[in-house]
Amino acid sequence: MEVSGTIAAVATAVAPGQGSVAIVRISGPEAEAIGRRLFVAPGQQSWESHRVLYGHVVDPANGERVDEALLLLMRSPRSFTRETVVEFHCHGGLIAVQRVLELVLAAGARRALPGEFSQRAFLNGRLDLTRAEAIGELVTARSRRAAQLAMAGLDGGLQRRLGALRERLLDQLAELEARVDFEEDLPPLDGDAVAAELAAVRGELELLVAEARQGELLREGLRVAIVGRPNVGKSSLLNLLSQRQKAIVTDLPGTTRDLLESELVLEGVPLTLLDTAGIRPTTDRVEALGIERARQALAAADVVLLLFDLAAGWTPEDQALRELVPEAAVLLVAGNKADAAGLPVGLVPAGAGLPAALHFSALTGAGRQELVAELLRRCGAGPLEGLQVALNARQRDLAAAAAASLAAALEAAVQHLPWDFWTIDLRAAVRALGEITGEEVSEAVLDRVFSRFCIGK
Ligand SMILES: Nc1nc2c(ncn2[C@@H]2O[C@H](COP(=O)(O)OP(=O)(O)OP(=O)(O)O)[C@@H](O)[C@H]2O)c(=O)[nH]1
Ligand SMILES: [Mg+2]
Repeated sequence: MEVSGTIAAVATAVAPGQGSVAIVRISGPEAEAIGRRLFVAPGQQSWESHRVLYGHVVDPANGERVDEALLLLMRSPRSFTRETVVEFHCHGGLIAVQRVLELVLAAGARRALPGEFSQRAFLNGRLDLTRAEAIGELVTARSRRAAQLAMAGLDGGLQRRLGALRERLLDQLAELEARVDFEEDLPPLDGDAVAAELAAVRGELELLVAEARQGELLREGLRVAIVGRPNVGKSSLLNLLSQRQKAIVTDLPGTTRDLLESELVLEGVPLTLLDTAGIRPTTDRVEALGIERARQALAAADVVLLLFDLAAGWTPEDQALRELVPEAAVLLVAGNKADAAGLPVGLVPAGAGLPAALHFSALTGAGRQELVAELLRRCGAGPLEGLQVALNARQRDLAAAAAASLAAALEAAVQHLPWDFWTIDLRAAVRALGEITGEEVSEAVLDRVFSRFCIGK
C-alpha cells in the first residue's frame, strides 16, 4: 500500500435516504488546501486547528453550492493519522455526499483504500497494531460483549499484556546472548531459572490462545442449523429463542418449506439461527426442494441442533439424521415437547431408548436456559464474564507460534544444550510477539490486516 499523498473517503455509512450526517474525511499534506478550495465560511471565521467552521461546500468550477456543512480542521500531528485531517460534516444520504467526495478527488486527493486512515495512524506511531485491529473490531462488533472486548483492545489491554510477555522474553534473551559471547566474563547463568521463566510465559500464551476461541465467537458469531423430522418443533424453537413469532408453526408436518434465518444475541454471543424444513420422504415438489435445502444446511453447518420429539421417542428416522451430521460439526441433540412427554427438562444421559440429550419444551419455554448454556458450552463459548482481552485469528496464530517456539527452547534446556541452541527459538518467539503488536511486521502483513477494514476507517 502506498503511504504518501492525500487520501479521501466517506467515513460514515453510505445508504440512500439514511444517516442525518455524513462525513467526508481527507488526510495528508494537501488536506487543508483542498478544504480551503472547496469550503466557503462566511463572516470572520478563522481557519484554526481543532475549531469547527460553518459554511458551504462549493463547486469551484461554477460556484454552485453543493451542501451546507461544517468543516473540522485538525492540523498535523494532532489528528488520528497524525497528518493534517479535514472533515466535511455534510447532510446524510447519498447524492450530495458523493458530490462532495468527487470535488475533493478532483481537487487533488485520491480515494482511500480500506483501512488506509488506520494504517497511516499505525505507520505514524499513533497506535500499535493491536489497537488498530481493535478499531476494525469495534466497527464490526455484533454484540455488546464483542464491543467491550474491542474497547479493551483499543485501550491497549492486549498490547500491554503481550508487550509485557515480550519484555520478559527479551530479558532472558539478553542474558543468554551475553553468555554466548562472553561466558567467561559474566557470572554463571542459572539455566533452571531461565527455563522456569520461559515456561511461565509459554503458559500465559497458551491461556491466551485458548481464550481466543471465545473472543472469536463473540466477534464472528455462530451459525446454528436447527434440523429434525417434521413437526418436532424446530420453528417453535426458533420463535422461542428469537422471542417473536418469526416462523410459521402449525400442527401439520411439513409446515416449513424454506430456510429461515434469525439473527440474535444469546448471553452476549451473536448467533444466526437457521430454521429448516423437516426432513422426510415426500412427493410434494415444493417440500422436496425445501428438504434439499435443509440437507445442504445440515451438511454445511458448524453447529447442528438436532431436535427430536420426546413424546414420539427416538425413532430410526432421527438416528438416520444424526448420521448425516458432519463429523467436524458441533452437535447438540435436544429432545423437545418434554411437557407432552411428562419428562423433566435439562441435560439427560442416554437411557430408556433415548440418546443423551438436552430436554426442553419449546411450548412452555422450560429448559430454554439450559439449552442455550449447553449450546454455547459445546461451541467453546463457556462463561464469558471473565474474558478481558481476546486475540483475533491472526494474533492467535502468532501467539501459538510463539508458544511452540518456547516449547522448542525448553527442549534445548532439558537436553542441556549450549546457550545458542536456546536463543534461536527464543528469538523466534520474540519475533512472533512483535508481529502481533506491529513492532516486527512486514508490509505484506500490514496490507492484509488493513484491507479487511471498511473504507474511510
Ligand atoms: N406440547 C408441545 N407441543 C409443541 C412443542 N413445540 C412445538 N409443539 C407443537 O408441535 C407442532 C409443530 O411445531 P413446529 O414448530 O411447526 O415444528 P417444525 O419442526 O418446525 O415442523 P416442520 O416445519 O413441519 O418441519 C405445533 O403444533 C407446535 O405447537 C412443545 O414443546 N410441546
Ligand atoms: Mg417448521
